[in-house]
Amino acid sequence: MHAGLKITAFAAALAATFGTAYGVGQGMGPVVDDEPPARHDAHTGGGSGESEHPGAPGRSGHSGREGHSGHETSPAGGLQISENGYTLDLRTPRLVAGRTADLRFAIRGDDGRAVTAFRREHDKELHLIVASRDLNTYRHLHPARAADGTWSIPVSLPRAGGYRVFADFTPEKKGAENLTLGADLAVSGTYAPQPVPAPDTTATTDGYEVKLGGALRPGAAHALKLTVSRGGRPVTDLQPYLGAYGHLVALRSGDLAYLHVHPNGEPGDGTTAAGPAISFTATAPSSGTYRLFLDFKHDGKVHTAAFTVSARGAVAAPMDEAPHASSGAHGH
Ligand SMILES: [Cu+2]
Repeated sequence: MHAGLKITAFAAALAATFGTAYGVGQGMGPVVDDEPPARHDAHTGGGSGESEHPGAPGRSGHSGREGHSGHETSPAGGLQISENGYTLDLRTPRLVAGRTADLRFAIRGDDGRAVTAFRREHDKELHLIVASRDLNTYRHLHPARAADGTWSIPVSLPRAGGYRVFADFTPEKKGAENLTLGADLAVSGTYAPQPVPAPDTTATTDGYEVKLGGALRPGAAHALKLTVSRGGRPVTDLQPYLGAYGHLVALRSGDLAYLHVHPNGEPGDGTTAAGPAISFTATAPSSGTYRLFLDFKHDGKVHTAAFTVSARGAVAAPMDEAPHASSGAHGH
């Protein structure tokens, strides 16, 4: 059946591309592809034993693919409800628009039992994203886990329609990989389908203005810079939120493929400023329209700015390495 083949090919592409969403990118703006890129040295020696480079993996310059095969990539990107023996069991697959209700779920292993041991990543055992299919509504939540492995959190979704729930977690088990499992959620009410918001490089949220610089390109790592201001003044005292000054999630319009992008640099590393700019490196798995959601914390509150971006280019183009990714510092 075709689906299996497609998912495999897609997973391979994701494994090859999402792995580059790290590193330190000083370069901003559309980056020239033929600029000699730095190697991710920390990822070419030791670590993962796999090698997808039949040629010369250690050579500097272009390699055909970013062969980052570390455990931290999550190839499925939320497109599957079950992967690597783990299943997202969404106990509340239906909600009513505008009404607060507990969203409950469990992560089940192969034996059907709810998983109760998770590795903390970005300060949490599990990150829950809820997004409407039209990408107009987004929530980044941190539910509470009961001792029996049931997770729950009150949620209120403003509009009826189809939603996707993503659980981003790593089981506390030797060799377990970070996974993002996705499940459908139906929200009843009067359904008025909305278009995905038009592409824009400026977003406003709670009185903040966030500007998006850089580019999202299919199959190539590019820097994204988000700059936060309020009342025309740059915000230079962003607060660490889950171990970073910003968290960026990208969802692909059409199927809600999930990219968790990590910031370049961490609070307290001596080089990362507390704003106004937050820098990320990201790779789009394909051309298409993506919605980016940035969470940042200021004055004790978490704010979310959203952007629609268009990633264009040849999908099958050779994948260039992240420019300036000289430090192997990895966000995970
Ligand atoms: Cu989170």
